[in-house]
Amino acid sequence: MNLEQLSQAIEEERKVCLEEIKEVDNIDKLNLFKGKHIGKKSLLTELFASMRNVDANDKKEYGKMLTSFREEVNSLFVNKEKELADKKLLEKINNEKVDITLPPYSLPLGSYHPLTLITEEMVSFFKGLGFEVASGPEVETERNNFELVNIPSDHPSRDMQDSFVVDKGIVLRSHTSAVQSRVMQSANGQSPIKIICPGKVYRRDSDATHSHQFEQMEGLVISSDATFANLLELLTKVLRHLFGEKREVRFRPSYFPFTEPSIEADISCFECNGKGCSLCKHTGWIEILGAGMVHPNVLRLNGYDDNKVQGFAFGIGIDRVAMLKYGIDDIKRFYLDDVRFLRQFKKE
Ligand code: FA5
Repeated sequence: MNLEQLSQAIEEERKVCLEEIKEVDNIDKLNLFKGKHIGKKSLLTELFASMRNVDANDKKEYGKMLTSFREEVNSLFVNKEKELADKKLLEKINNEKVDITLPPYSLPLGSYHPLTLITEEMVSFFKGLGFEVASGPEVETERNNFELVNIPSDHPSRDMQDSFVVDKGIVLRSHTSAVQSRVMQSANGQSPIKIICPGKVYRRDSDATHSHQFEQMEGLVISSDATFANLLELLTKVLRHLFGEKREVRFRPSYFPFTEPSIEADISCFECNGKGCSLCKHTGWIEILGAGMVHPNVLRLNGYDDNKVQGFAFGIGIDRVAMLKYGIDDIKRFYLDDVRFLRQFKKE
């Protein structure tokens, strides 16, 4: 084939291509078009193959004409491909039109957990009295949980039957009193200290008022003049704030290794109104907190001179407060994740 014949062949093929591409309206037809006009069995491929028989002087021009035609056909293909993709996108957008007249979804809202509500109420009460909120880890060293708060190694709470032992010297903290030593250690012998610490604690306990996981709020005040009278006044205030004037409160002497003297406070049972029932173990009272004057050993162990400063501490059972306040008959209800129970509690 000479150059003129080639030019004619190209012109005819161009006409065919231009006609056929007009008819292409989907990707399958486009692929057929590509195979037919640029593929292995296309006229173009045949013409490229015939180049070996072309006169040496014409070879360059022959090649140029074919290459430029191949680019032409290729751009017919590429433009059509884009046109089809745009068309598809437009169709998709049109089908996805938002119907603004549809009624809105109503998303179900959760509610605060009763223990969160009580914790928030207590935190806000104590903040109002100038307390700061401290925190500590739930996986704690035996040193912080026991030794630095003067709990001797033969104390029953150090027994594996009572605490969850994680590793040698590591426990799930059995009370928030572990935070007392952390706070005192980081204060480096400075006073005053006036903190509360709400948080989860763990013990091997289980009945209607005892759970293996529960929450406490620790309080610690260290200063030159914090007295037992201040402690009683503060605890009376917080219990009146939480339970109102009607419910009876009693303080009785108790024992904790980290306080001396020590007391516990009970609230009259909401179930039997103090008459005695299975919930209060027929005593008429439910124990709610432990407290006392910080033991001099605890002050010394944590870097304080017990001749210069003194203090008081308390640990309130948050679950018990919630049980008494909301009249809950079994502590496990707080931990069963039953939404029928949980959604009854609303933030006031
Ligand atoms: C203590 O844990 C002391 N650390 C409290 C304390 C702090 C005393 C500072 C003095 C100074 P006790 O074991 O009594 O004390 O627990 C305190 C409160 O936690 C109890 O009054 C009770 O309300 C609650 N409590 C104790 N064990 C459980 C349990 N298993 N489930 C739910 N609440 C509990």
